[in-house]
Amino acid sequence: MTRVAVIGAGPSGLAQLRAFQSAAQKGADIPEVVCFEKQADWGGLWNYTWRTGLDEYGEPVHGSMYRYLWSNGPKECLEFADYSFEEHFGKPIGSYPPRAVLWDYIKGRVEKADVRKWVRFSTPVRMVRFDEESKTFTVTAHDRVNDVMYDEIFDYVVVASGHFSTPNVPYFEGVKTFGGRVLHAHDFRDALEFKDKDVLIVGRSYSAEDIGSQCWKYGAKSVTTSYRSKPMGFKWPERFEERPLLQKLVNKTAHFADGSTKEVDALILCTGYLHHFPFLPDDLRLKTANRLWADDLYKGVVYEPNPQLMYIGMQDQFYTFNMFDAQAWFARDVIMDRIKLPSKDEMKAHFATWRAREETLEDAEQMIWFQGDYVIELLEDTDYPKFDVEGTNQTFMEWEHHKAENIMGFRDNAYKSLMTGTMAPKHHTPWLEAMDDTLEVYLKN
Ligand code: FAD
Ligand code: NA7
Repeated sequence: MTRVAVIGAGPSGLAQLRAFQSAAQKGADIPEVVCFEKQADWGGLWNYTWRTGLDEYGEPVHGSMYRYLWSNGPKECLEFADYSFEEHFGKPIGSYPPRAVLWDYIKGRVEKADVRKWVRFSTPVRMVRFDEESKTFTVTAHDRVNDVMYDEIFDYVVVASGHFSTPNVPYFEGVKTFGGRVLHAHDFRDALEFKDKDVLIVGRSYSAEDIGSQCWKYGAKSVTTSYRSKPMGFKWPERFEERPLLQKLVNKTAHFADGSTKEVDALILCTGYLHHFPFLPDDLRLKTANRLWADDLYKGVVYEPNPQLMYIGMQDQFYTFNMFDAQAWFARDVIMDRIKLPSKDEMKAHFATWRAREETLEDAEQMIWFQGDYVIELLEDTDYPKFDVEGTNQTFMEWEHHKAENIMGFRDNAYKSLMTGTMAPKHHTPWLEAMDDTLEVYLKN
């Protein structure tokens, strides 16, 4: 029997499990699927942990999410095409749910599919090796509960271990003797820690925007973000400003590229993440920057140097859950021989066309249409339920406009589901006033 190893039970790995289970449900003979998950529960980043640094077994903590995190884009853009929010919650809900609500939704689909039995929890994969003669992989895993390491043989490996977990940490002069707290966004957990503090953030992307907004919301004295390329350019409220790049720190004084200075109590590096696969040898390891068309992947999924190896969710992301689904259904159909891969040259030519277009993209709107077109292409090849991708792009456009209008209030908007056609209700409390992010409070009518 064909054996498939899935590494990671976050949204990408769970999409892979659901893809196989849905084929089985329709009567197909499916391979044996084993999912290795380092954490004790599923959901990936959405499974919040209070830990930072190392976990209870001495493994690097995977989690980068923090308390009070609300979806940074409309839930309508990530909705599963085979499991709507309405099906899960039994009623329409607001458009920007907090983390706990999205985690509940992710879990609901795979609980219904009954695939938990395929997952080996608290079991990090240590190494994967490919044998050219037998054309099989040997996966070395570590069962941390029983503290036993073992090898198993697989025909295919799907890497779904995420790429927003290993921090990219640049050096700034004077940081060694800075008189305040220094951390990367990966270790940020609770904005209340920064109440009444002057906070300095480096970066201009999602983490900088959201962690900055959170710190402001939960009472920071001031928030200063510092950019390398260009400002975020939102209409920030009082006590929130953008400055050019941090040059050095002298005690608690930050010096910026425009010659200005500011006294700060804490430095939060929102400087992104590294694709990091310590369990993969050179011949199998994806090496790519965080970009919309990642290196070496045919259709963004199949590892060109070894097409028995697949990667899910390795792109920079506007689209998330339903794109992971489209990828996982594609990977499944390659594995089940429903999709025949073209020759290496054809794969390379296909790659080059998408890469060339990716390199012309100038702004977020073009990037969204690019990723949407990619999803459309994937959907053509499989039986994942078709959904209105162009409508989803339009919802992303509205989201962009709402952010430009009011960065501290964009989450008060509501959008129509592209899966059910239902209009989301406006949430009962404006985001800026909603301090409690629990599922119970969010779902209250
Ligand atoms: P992950 O969620 O990272 O899951 C990977 C899984 O692999 C984890 O469970 C991990 O434990 C496991 N794993 C890793 N290494 C191993 C190993 N060696 N062996 C076994 N298991 C392993 N997306 C949105 O759509 N909306 C948002 O609002 C949003 N907010 C975000 C906020 C933050 C702070 C971050 C960091 C990301 C956010 N994202 C958001 C994007 C996020 O990448 C996706 O939503 C999604 O979690 C990606 O799923 P994944 O399965 O690819 O990766
Ligand atoms: P991103 O989106 O990869 O952004 C990383 C940011 O860090 C980006 O603004 C970079 O600046 C900045 N950066 C990186 N290196 C440096 C150095 N050396 N100096 C200054 N600035 C630097 O990561 P995020 O954490 O924001 O978002 C990741 C995911 O989390 C995302 O999908 C969200 O959904 C949540 P640049 O823009 O290149 O000038």
